[in-house]
Amino acid sequence: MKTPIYVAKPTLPPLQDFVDRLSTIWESVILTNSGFYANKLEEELKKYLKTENLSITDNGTIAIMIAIRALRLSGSIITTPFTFPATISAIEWCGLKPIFCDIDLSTGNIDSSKIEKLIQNDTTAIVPVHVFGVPCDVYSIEKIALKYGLKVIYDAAHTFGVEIDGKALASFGDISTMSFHATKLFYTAEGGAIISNSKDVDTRIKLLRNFGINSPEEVLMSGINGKMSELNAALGTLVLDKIDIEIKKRKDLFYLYKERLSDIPNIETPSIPKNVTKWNYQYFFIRTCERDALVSHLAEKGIFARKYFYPICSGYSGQVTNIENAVALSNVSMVLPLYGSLEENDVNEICNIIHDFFTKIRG
Ligand code: T4K
Repeated sequence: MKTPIYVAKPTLPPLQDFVDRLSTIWESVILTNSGFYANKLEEELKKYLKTENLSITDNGTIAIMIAIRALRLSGSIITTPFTFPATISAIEWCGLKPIFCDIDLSTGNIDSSKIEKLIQNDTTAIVPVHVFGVPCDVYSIEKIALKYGLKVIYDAAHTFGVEIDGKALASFGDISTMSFHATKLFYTAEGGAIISNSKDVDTRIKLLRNFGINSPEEVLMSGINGKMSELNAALGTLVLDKIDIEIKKRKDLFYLYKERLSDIPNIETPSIPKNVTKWNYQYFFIRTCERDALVSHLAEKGIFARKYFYPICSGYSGQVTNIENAVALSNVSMVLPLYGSLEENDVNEICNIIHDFFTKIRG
């Protein structure tokens, strides 16, 4: 086993393929602002993700901020504290107040049965996160949103290509946002996307990501710079070409991990929910009460698993009550290395180290 092994590693396309695309960019001298590769990537992603309205952005955090602006949200937003800090930062950077709803321990996602009683007079939206690719309870969330006139933005940073009941997960809610960071299954180094279920909202998103500029003569609103560069988009087109191969490799390693760790009673391995009809195998997430010691032990052996998500996101925003499940999960949840270029042998070695660790602590 070659160490260090990190939690994530982008499977890079052949360098020459990228150089070939760079040559085209060099010839055109168009480096950004809806160039050839940005448009190509947008069209290819629409097909792959089965959506009509998709806008690529320069990262997944800006994608959430633009989504908030596109839906003209104000006041407070009900969200989950068990997420990457970006979800909460985006809400706060838009000047809105996050209200933290506890999670369902079985999924790690927002507990839809606890949303209603948190709705306040100024609440305008719900921002759930499909944590580690596990879909939220989208049907219940839809009912609540309809009943109270709330908008729904799913932070779908972990659910590239996931489908439930034969439908794209991103087709639920008003908007889904994605991250194409280098550590993600589908990546453009830095990047993201916003998928919406309305042509009008998509038009507004496209204006917002380009300073609100409609034409050289017309600025329609106060926007921001949320555009993806041609270099990132060109990389993305190459990564997308091989995405199904990457998913297949991860799938095999995912089940190898599951099989090898199944006989350790101290570890809970991931289960794919029954209504998931397409899964992306982005993360191998486990739960164990020995999380902190295990992460340190693996690090001593050169394996850098991560305590996703720790610390809990509500901490720096002040709220610590009524989120007991989220706090509990944040103390036991971790992610093991998983990516296409990881070898079967590496996974076996990582599992051997985990077995030895638990044998020792059991005495
Ligand atoms: N919402 C959710 C639910 C998210 O999870 C995220 C991002 C966002 C929103 C925001 O999306 P972006 O604005 O980031 O597009 C990483 C990623 O930086 C972050 O994108 C991701 N979630 C989060 C779950 O993981 P860190 O701080 O753990 O990353 P880092 O740099 O420690 O990388 C982890 C390992 O990956 C490294 O030890 C080595 C490897 N790596 C990393 C990079 C950057 C590579 O092999 N190559 C690389 O280029 O946050």
